[in-house]
Amino acid sequence: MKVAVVGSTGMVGQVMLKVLEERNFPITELIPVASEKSIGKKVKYKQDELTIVSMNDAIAAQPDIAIFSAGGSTSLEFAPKFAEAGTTVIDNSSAWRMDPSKKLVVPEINADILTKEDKIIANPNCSTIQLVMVLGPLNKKYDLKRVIVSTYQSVTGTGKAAVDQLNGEISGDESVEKVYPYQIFKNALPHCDVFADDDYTKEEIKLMKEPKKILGDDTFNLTATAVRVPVQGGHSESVNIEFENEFDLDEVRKILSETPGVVVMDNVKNNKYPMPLYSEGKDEVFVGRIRRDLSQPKTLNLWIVADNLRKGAATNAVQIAEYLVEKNLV
Ligand code: 11C
Repeated sequence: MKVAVVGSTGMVGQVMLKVLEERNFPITELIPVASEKSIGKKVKYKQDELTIVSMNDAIAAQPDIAIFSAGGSTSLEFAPKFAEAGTTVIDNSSAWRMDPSKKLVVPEINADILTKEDKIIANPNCSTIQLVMVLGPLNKKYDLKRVIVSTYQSVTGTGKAAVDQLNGEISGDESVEKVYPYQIFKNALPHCDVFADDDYTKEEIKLMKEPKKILGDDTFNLTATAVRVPVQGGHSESVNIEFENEFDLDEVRKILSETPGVVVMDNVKNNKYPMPLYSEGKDEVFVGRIRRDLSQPKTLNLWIVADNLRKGAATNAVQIAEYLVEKNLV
């Protein structure tokens, strides 16, 4: 496969290159693409130093697959141009996710909806991916009624400048650029992405809409509060799930532990529960603190953690590409 990675110098783009290499994705030619200022610079892929090319040069090269992680407006402008050239685009931005003509895919949950005709495929938001990896199998068995999710999101979700802000604040460097409206070190901001007209943030809106599309089910209710915390290794989520049907806790653990890509880490007697410190650099979604909500029947509490740059972004996109290759859809 000839593969273009658009946004190859960004945090997700860099992890994308690493994940493609680690998973030994069948690449005959890798074409790194980035913004004007990076054209001509080099990125590392396997043993090679590859030269970053412009968007137009990459389109002209007619790659089989282009994995985009370059922001919504770049995707809106260039994904259709790649698609017209015959390339299948896997887009990591929010540009196409809720477009009814585009598929929104988490491979373990709904890759079977993909066809050869899908030329722009949307990769969901990071906090959505780890959530649906757990909601999907439980919905099948017990039927979701209502979900309440509160997130604790890593600064890596904002990008490199946010990591620099946190590290600058830790080291007392006053000169560091502030990408958040407040200090993030020793703080928690109930504010991920920008506020929309209804007083929810865009991150919360993504969390409330995307899972229904991925699960192909809009019969349940979902509400979200997204919080940025001074953490780097991954996003955490406290999730309260009310089902239509009664569940058994051991069966819940069994269902989740048999779900590909999910690891149950739930032994509170030995202080075993998922944490960003352990999820960093890993592709799996970790779930723990699985317990009944004692305040009402048919309701479960649990805690989900995943590396937002991996399963929340790069790994999920590469898994989509793997599925396309495996099923001969590209
Ligand atoms: C965050 N979820 O942590 C975001 C980052 O829509 O793909 C990814 C934004 C997106 O702030």
